[in-house]
Amino acid sequence: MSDSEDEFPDRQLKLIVMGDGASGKTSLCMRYSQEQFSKEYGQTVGLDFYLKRINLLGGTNVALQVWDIGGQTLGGSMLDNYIFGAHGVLLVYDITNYSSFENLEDWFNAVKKVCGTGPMPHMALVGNKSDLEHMRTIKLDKHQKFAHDHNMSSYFVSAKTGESVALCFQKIAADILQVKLSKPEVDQHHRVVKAEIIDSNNSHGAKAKRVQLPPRQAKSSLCNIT
Ligand code: G3D
Ligand code: MG
Repeated sequence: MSDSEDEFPDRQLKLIVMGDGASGKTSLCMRYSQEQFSKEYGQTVGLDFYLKRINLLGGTNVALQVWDIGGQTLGGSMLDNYIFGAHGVLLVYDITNYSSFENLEDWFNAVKKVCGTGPMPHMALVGNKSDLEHMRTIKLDKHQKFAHDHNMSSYFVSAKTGESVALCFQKIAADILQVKLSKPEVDQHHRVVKAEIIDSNNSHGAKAKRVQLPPRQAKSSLCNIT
C-alpha cells in the first residue's frame, strides 16, 4: 500500500465491538489489530479505539475504526454515543458462558434504540473462544437461531488462536460495502497503521491505541450505512 493510500482511504467504517465483560472483546481487537493475544489486558475502562487499513477486491482501501466498548457500559450514558454512526456492530459472547449469550438481546436492543426507526448497522453475531469447543454451553442451533431472528451475520472465532478473527472483520467490512472477497484477500496479512496510548490507566501494553472521544464527535454521523 502506498503512502497516499494510507492517507486517503476510499472508505472509512466504524465497527463497534459489544458484549458482556470477559467475552473477549479486547482480546479480539488486539488479535485483529496487533496480531497478538495476551492474558494481561485487564478490564476495559471506557473505550478502546483501534484503526486498521485493509484492501478489498477491486482495490478499495478501507480504514476500519474498531471501537472496543467495556462490558460495564450497557445502560451507561455514553453507550448511545458510541453506537451512533456505526456501520457495523459485533455482538460478542463467550461460547462457554451462557449468560454472555443471554445478554446479547440487551446489547442488540441498545443498538436498536439508538437507531430508532432508521436503518440498523450491519449486525454480526460473534461466538468467541472457539478453542474451548469442548466447554461450549451454547448449542450451535441457539446461535444460529439468534443470528437468523435478528438478521445478523454469524461467526465463530478464537482470539486466543486467531482462528477466523481477521476473516470475521474482513467479511463484515465487505458485506457493509457490498464487495466480494477473493481467497487471497481472505488470507492476506493486514497491518496496523496507528497505535498510541492516551490513557495512563491502559494496561493493554504499549501497542494498543486508546482514544476517548468526546460525545459530540462520536455523534457526528448518522446511523446509516453510507
Ligand atoms: P473483554 O474485553 O470482553 O472483557 P477480555 O474480555 O478480552 O479481557 O478477555 C476476558 C478473558 O477471556 C481473558 O482471560 C482472556 O484471556 C480470555 N479470552 C479472550 N478470548 C479468548 C479466546 O478466544 N479463548 C480463550 N480460551 N480465552 C480467551 P482472563 O483469564 O484474563 O480472565
Ligand atoms: Mg475489555
